[in-house]
Amino acid sequence: MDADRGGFAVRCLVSGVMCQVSRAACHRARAVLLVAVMLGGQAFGEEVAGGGAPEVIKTKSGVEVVRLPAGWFEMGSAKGAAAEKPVHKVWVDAFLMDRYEVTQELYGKLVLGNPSHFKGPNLPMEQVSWARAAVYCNERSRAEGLQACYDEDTAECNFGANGYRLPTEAEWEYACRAGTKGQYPFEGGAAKLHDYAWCAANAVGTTHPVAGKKPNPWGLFDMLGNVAEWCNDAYGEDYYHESPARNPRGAEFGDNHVLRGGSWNAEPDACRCAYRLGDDSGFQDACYAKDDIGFRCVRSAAGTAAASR
Ligand SMILES: [Ca+2]
Repeated sequence: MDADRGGFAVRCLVSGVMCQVSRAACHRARAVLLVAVMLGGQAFGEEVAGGGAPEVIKTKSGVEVVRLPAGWFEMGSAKGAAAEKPVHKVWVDAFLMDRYEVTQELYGKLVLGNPSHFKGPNLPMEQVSWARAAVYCNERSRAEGLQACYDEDTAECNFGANGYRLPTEAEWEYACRAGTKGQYPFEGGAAKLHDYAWCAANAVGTTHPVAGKKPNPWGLFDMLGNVAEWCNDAYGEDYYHESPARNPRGAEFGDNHVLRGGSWNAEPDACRCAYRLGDDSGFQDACYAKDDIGFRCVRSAAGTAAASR
């Protein structure tokens, strides 16, 4: 472990706030990734989502993950911003997703240094850049004897590896919706958001311990609110116009990565299933992300039935 390790040729200088990385390397990684997408796209059968709460599994490192079935869903919102349109059908393969945002306690077991503004073992990590989040994914993979997904020189994600990575944007929205089709994954709309999320109206200006609110129908906590969550995808405002139907993996190029779910300081509109935005990935400008940005991990469910129990 390395206290200053932000990963991917990220170099934190003395002040701990400036980083550098090769933009060309990032773009090369994206080009390689595109080839991987073209060669990939295999499905694990035409499983249909639904049929009760998915199975919760505790991993070797003691993290609760939820096994989400493969399935089709309608991604985006006809009522949202232009970047959320058009609504389009998307297939995602089965995957395992963290039941909670990554906490400071979990992060601290694997990666030295805690950049979070609001400190507490059960609080979600924040001020964590995309690059640092991906390094955590790699460290957790190694701790569980799994293959690291991220090339720490190029930021390329190997989707064929069996370890942890950040969710694709499609996986994140699929998990957030949990089989629902509305603006929020519960009855009552924005008026009921306070039951499920820490947002500007109830968070009192800070993050809160994970799982303090009700889970979504698939047993995932804090998908909306608390900290906004990094996705693996580069952010493309027009990406939905070109997104493939099966396992989309984001824009080919982009200096920002996708954030989802809204946060403790977000208005209800930013805490919708389909709301999307991009923010600086932390490669070039700053080691620390904002104090409302965190993450959770996923891994492919292929071949995990016996190994994860
Ligand atoms: Ca969240």
